Amino acid sequence: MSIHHNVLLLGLLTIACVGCSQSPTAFAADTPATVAHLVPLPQSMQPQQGELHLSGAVKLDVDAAAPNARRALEEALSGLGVATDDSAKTQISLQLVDDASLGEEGYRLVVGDDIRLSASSDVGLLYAVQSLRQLLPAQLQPEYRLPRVEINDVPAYGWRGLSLDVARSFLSVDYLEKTIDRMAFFKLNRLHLHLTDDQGWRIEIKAYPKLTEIGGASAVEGGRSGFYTQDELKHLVAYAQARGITIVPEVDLPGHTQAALASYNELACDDVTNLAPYSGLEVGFSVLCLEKPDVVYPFVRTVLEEVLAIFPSQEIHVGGDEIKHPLYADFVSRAAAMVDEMGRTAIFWEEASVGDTKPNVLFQFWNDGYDIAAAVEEGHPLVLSPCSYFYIDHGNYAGQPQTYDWCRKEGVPLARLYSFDPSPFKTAVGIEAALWTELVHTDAAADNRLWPRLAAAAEVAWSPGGKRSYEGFVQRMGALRPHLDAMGVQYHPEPDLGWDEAGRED
Ligand code: TNX
Repeated sequence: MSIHHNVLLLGLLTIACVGCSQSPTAFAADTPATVAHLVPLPQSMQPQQGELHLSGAVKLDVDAAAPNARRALEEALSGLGVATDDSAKTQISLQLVDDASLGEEGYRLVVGDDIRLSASSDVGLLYAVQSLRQLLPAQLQPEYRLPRVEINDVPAYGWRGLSLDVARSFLSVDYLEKTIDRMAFFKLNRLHLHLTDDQGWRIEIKAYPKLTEIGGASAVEGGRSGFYTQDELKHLVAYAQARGITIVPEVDLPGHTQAALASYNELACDDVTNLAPYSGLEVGFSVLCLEKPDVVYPFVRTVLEEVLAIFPSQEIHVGGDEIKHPLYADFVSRAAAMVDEMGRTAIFWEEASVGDTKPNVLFQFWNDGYDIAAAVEEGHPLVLSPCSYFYIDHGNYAGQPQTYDWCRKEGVPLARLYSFDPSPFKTAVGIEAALWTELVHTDAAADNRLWPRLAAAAEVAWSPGGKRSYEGFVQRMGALRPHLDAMGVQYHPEPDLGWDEAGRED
């Protein structure tokens, strides 16, 4: 066949495959020698000679203390039609080992004549399983060929997160579960839910039912309203925990509280004006009446008590952004002390560094130019979300419709996000990409903003800075497209990854 015909055939396959879940190359019966394409890039990976061929069934040998890793492995195998059978020739073992060098989240994965996964915790084994899933194809095949390899892997940062705004526009439990599954695939481990804002209050608080009756019924214009019951949130917490993810709840106080003020007018100073539900795009106009501490602080305490009873996360986000008020610093100190008394640790947006808080209180850095040096000096841990890298409500490309560009005119393309270097921030515990939803009103739009950029965020947080490169990421991530397809992700067809073939809408 001439080159011309080949190109034509490839073109036809491409067209035939639009909307289906495999790239054209996956049709080739005789694929070239397998290569390990892993995102995030492991700390060390030694390819060995040859391949391991898997077909039919495998024998499982799993440490009883690793139920989550076992479930993830069994799900992955059954999705590929691989049965488990004690008489099978190839064994997959998941062993807990006492090896301090692996830390809480590290793991070792060896593909030789058998497949051996080891770690010092269930979560470490869970990450080993995620790496194994990436070594395997995404789709059912008669036989699987795995590259022989030895991987030793530990994350650079312990906080690898996504901040998701479910307040401006609501996202369903079902969508959050899907997002958790996809995050787990890339070894992300924090899902920060921005549960309250001016446009909506999304968490049931039993002592204040109007918060969801009234505050849950509004949304940003064009967006979705709704709220989560406490039972739904407890379910989500468990779902995430089983996948190695901690849900960090945020109740944004004392500003960004119009939904609360509209629900309980006594929380406002002014009982005459501006107490209606809000659906606009402004920020920084609402505040709890800090001049009425006898009203406001019992409210804050009760809300926090109910929040803590749902979410076991050590860190509890109390917001604190975009508010100018003479009593603001006092609020921060009091709220942080309250969380501390309850046995947890407060995290606030960066502005709260003006408060008087214990040095273990975390700040989330979001304005690239914000002077956070004094807080670092005091030892406050930072979660890094500088908007010009991590605000993925900004475009995948300059001028993308329905995206913001207030922080960076050119948007936040994949390469930009990838180029972030956390190392100058001495007290950084990790990073978080942030998806605000003023302009994101559907699951498809959320997927488009999240993927593939969230995979790049995962690599920035997990992989050693000196070893990763955008070129390498592009190759490895490009190869994982069938996995995203198999998970039903409606990702942005990123040209850098070669995903921008005709026929896909943005
Ligand atoms: C800033 S980041 C905000 C949010 C907006 C976002 C839009 C932060 C702490 N506050 O309230 O949704 O910009 O990009």
